Order: sequence, then C-alpha cells, then structure tokens
Amino acid sequence: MRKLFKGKTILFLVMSLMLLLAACSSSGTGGETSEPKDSSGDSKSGDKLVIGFSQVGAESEWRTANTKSMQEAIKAAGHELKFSDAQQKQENQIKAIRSFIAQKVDAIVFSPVVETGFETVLKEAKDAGIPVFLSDRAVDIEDDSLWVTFLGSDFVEEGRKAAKWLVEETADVEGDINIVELQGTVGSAPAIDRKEGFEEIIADHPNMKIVKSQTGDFTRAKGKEVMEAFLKSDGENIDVLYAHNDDMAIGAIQAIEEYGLKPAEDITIIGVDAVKGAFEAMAAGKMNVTVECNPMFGPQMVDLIEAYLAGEEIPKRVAVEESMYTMDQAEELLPTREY
Ligand code: GZL
Repeated sequence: MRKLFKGKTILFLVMSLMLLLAACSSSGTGGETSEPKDSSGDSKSGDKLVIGFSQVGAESEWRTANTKSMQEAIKAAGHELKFSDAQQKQENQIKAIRSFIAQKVDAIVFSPVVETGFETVLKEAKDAGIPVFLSDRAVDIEDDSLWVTFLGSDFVEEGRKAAKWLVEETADVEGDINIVELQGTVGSAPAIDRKEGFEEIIADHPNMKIVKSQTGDFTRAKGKEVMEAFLKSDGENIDVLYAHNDDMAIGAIQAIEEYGLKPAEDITIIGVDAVKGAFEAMAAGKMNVTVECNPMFGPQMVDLIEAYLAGEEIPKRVAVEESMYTMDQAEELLPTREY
C-alpha cells in the first residue's frame, strides 16, 4: 500500500477503515482510497511498484553510469520504471514529473538539473500523495517536506578534497599558482558546491588564485571549447586546471595538447567523478587526480523507496561513500572500475 506523507498516515488508515466499512455495508458505492487505480479500476496491490525517474540527461560518463545503475536496480527488484531523459533542460523535468503524477506512479525519483524552479511541481506531487526521492543533486527549497530524502554525494567535500590534494602537491612550490576552473552546469548543486569547497581551502593559501572560471556544462565538448579560450588568452600562465567533472577535464586535455603543452606536466589536471575516462587519461600520464563521485547507487535508492513505502522512517539525507584516485594508481585500478 502506498504510504502518504508523514503525519497523515494514521488519519489515512482510520479514514480507509471507515470507507472500507461503509463500502461493505452500502450498495457497493465504495469510497475513494488514495491508492492509485490501475486500468481495471482496482487499486494496486502486491509489492510491484511503478517508479517514475526524471534524469538530468546523458551529458557525461557519470550520468550514463548513474542511469544504468538506477535502471538495473529497479528492474532487478521487479518494479516498473517510467524513465525520462531531460536532456539537461529544466522544462523537460517539470513536464516529466507532471506526467508521472498524471500516471499515478507510486514514487518519483528526481535528479534536478538546477537547484531552483521546482517548488511548484514538487508541491503538485505532494498534493497527489506521491513521494519524491532526490537522486544525486539537491534543490534549494525551504520546505523539505516536498521530498522524502536526498541520496547523493557531498559536493562541497569533493571540492575540499580537490583543493587539499593541490595544497599538498604544491607544498614546496614558490610563487603564484594560477588556477583555471571549468565549472559544471550553472545553478546546479554540484557546480555551486564544488566551487564552494575548493575556494574554502585555497582561501588559506594566498599564492593560489583562480584566474579564470567559466562553465563547461559538464560536457567534454564544452570543456574543450572553454579551455581553448583560456589557453588563447593566457596559456603560458596557467599552472592548474580544476574541472568540476572528468568529462570537461578530458575535453580540456585535448585542447592543451592541441595548444602544444603537456597535460599533467605543464598544467596540472584535477577532475571529479573518477569515471573510466579519467583512469585512462591518468594511465596515459595526461591527468593527475580525480575525486570520486560514485553514481552506482541505484540499489541503495530502490532500498530507500521500498523502506519508505513499507512505512519505515528515512533520514532526510543519505551520503554516498567515495574516495579519490591519483595518476600512480590508475593503471592497476583501471580494470576494476565499474563506470
Ligand atoms: C554529480 C553529478 C554531476 C557529475 C557530472 O553527482 O550531478 O553531473 O559530476 C554530471 O559528470 O554531469
């Protein structure tokens, strides 16, 4: 049975019991229950769930691995998946969520492309009694009753890890360290938080400066294009690239080589995600480090949905465990990488 939002459960159960008793004693008029109806008009029973998943897009290796993990986990659990790829457009996500509401799914999984602009549609899901589970990215909304939980990484900590590695790596370097930054999608939680975490650490090191910073929208193509512009304007004075994901770093590596410099030697390359492409670049000596952001949490998300719908208490935030990997580890670990 689908669980209503907290605080309404007891009332719902009492009302259902009263309706059930009324239905049994009346001439079969039956009362409305809040359980979704399938096409035959019978309420859903059993534990096969219908889950609507509004995914950001397919912009990076990370994203496609995350989609695969979710799809496989939902299938393995015997549930039905209604999947929507928003192609990194907010309006497509809002449309998808409204469609899931109209189809009366049992739960909505949602990875918001940006932090704002979703409050209205999340209220519509709540009013329809459909629980929303935030996957990977958070929303900047005061009313946290609009979602059951957030399952994903701590992006601020990922930014801190990247900067702490650079501080350690350059402990003996005299003089200024000029950093260029390829930001993720403007307004997205990972872009905002990875920048915050990185800047929090370098603030204590006045010789470290972010001299240029622009969005590469988490894609290889845009990352290459923006890095080309950085190099054109002052290529000889760039010491470090901090890319908010590996895909943009990989695009930038191509730009650096075409410019005539050696990535990971002339310009230190820092990425985030720890996708296979990053391990290949590090094994080839073209990238220095990647901070892991693990996308393989599909099974964990399914467990959370099933637990919530079974009436269990769910924490508001569930973190994904992750590490970081350097060039010297890449060759040995590459064959073991799942994504
Ligand atoms: C992070 C995720 C980011 C990845 C990018 O959890 O939202 O989006 O770092 C992806 O590769 O595009």
